[in-house]
Formats: sequence, C-alpha cells, structure tokens
Amino acid sequence: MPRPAGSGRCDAHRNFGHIGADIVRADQRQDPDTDIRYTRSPAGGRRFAASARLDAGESANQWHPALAVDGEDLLVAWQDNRLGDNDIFFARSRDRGVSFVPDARLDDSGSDPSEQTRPHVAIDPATRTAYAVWEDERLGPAAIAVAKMPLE
Ligand SMILES: [Ca+2]
Ligand SMILES: [Ca+2]
Repeated sequence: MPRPAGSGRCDAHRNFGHIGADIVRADQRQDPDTDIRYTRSPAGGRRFAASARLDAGESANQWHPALAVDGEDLLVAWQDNRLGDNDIFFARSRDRGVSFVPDARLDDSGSDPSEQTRPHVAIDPATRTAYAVWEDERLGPAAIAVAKMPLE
C-alpha cells in the first residue's frame, strides 16, 4: 500500500515520547503496514502498560492518531486506507481507556475515492459533544471538514 505524503511524522511519538517511538518501530518490524496502538499509564506517569491495537484495518496503513479525553470518555481518531483511499476512523472507550468498542468510520464521504486525512478530535464537557476535524479532498483541493457526535 502506498504511504501518504508527509506521513513520516507520528503523533503517538510526539505525545508519548521515547516509549511511543519504541512501539512504532516494533510494529513496523512485524508488519509491512502501520497500525494504531494505545497505551495508558495507570501508574501516574511512571510507566506505561502494554499497548493494544485499536484499528481493525488488516493489510492497510493507519496514520496520524489523535486523542481526546473527558471524564470516562476517550476518543481516538486516525487516518486509515483500508478501503483503498484514506478515510477517518475512530474508536471510543467509555471507561477511560481500559476497553474500547470496535472501531468505526467517522467521515461521511462514503465510497467517494477522495482523501480524508490528519484528524483532530475534541470533547466539549458542557454539552457532552465530541467534535472531529480533518483535511478533506472530496470537492477537489483540500478543505477542512468537521463532524460532531453526541456522547451518550
Ligand atoms: Ca495496519
Ligand atoms: Ca476517502
């Protein structure tokens, strides 16, 4: 699978520093494609637990993870080319990252073969609403798309 331009940077590396870099390198040794993995620090930041894979996109690249937390809710969104072009997928935890529901498509571009890339997510605790924003080429030149989801 071709890798998208500019995809050498990994937000997991930036957010988790040296530990994240080790995890990314280990994944690339085992698989020819990239995955989204998650880890948390139940020890108050002194160490991280073993990581778990969040995406179900076999033989495809998952890139650019973004994470938002509010209370017990945790959302992770990423760029994913499992359907042949890049789309945005997400996974949600309702117990602050102890477990996740199976991942799902986030963007609404359907079967359009356009690129949806580099998501960011946020949660508004006042309205219990999750927001996602990403770069979207469905109308031609890249534009910014936004979606929201009430957290139940
Ligand atoms: Ca993969
Ligand atoms: Ca797409």
